[in-house]
Amino acid sequence: MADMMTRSPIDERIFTGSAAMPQIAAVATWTFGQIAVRAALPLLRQGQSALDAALAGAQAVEDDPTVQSVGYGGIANAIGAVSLDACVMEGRTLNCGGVAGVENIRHVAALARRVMERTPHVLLVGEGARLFAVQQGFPLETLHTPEAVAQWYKERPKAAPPGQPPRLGPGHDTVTVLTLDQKGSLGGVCTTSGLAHKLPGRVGDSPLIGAGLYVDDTAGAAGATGVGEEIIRSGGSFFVVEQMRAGRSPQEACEAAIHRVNAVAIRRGVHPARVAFLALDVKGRIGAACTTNTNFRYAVNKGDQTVELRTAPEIAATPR
Ligand code: SD4
Repeated sequence: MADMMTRSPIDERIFTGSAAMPQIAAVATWTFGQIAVRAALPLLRQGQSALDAALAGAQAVEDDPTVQSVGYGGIANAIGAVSLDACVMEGRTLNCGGVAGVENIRHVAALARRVMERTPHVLLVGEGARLFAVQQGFPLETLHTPEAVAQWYKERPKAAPPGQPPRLGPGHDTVTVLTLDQKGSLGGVCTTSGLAHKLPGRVGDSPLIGAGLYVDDTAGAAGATGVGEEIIRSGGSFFVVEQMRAGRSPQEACEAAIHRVNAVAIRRGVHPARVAFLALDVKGRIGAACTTNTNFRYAVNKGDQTVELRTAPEIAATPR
């Protein structure tokens, strides 16, 4: 309903089918999502698959050293290592793959796709994922930039008092890219260095199918960003997709998921949890929502030359 009301002239052209171009779309989380949608769009225009386009978009962000929470130049963990998580999913087949806790490999989203295409598995972690990467010809490289190292020294985790959980540093953010191709099929990719100063070995939602990403042509595509523990706990992206399957618009589905995150966070006494969801369906409808004070922005392109930055509505917890 909300999506219908906020439809722009560009949206209208797509819905009425009067656009010269077959319906295509790319959306991506945060303002750096612009980099992703700009890289994804030419591929969609050429008729390449949704997953190819989403991967090209995610990889452009992984390569950008100024994006300090994804790929090369990502935020280091508590012991100064850059440890990356990623996953990919194809809406037509439900084929999917992920990697978690991978060091020294820059293109972890592409590695996740290799897991999907060249192994019988869905998720590889740590040293095993790195060995697989080497076997597949991915170069081993340092992911530290001088700027990221300097920042880590400045903000590195202080020892927590005995018995207390370690403190996380400022900064995190994931790029999740959702795409719709000319054949009307959806694809999605999620890639991140995760929460700043996370414990070594910590895995967030981003490499987990159903948590950080879920894509199914028969219902829709959804991705998440924010505090992974809260996204995993509430069944994140799968929940959003199942809301669309039940007939909700992408916007309504994202809002329903944030209500759920809020309810769980209140129940556990950790409210507000910083979480945001982004969704896209096969009609090209887009939805997004976030918890309060998350200031979630996302980039949208529906096949023309313009990239639009939108701000998601913040959904406050409903008092019980
Ligand atoms: C994680 N969800 O590792 C990621 C971090 C993130 O915005 O997206 N932050 O928990």
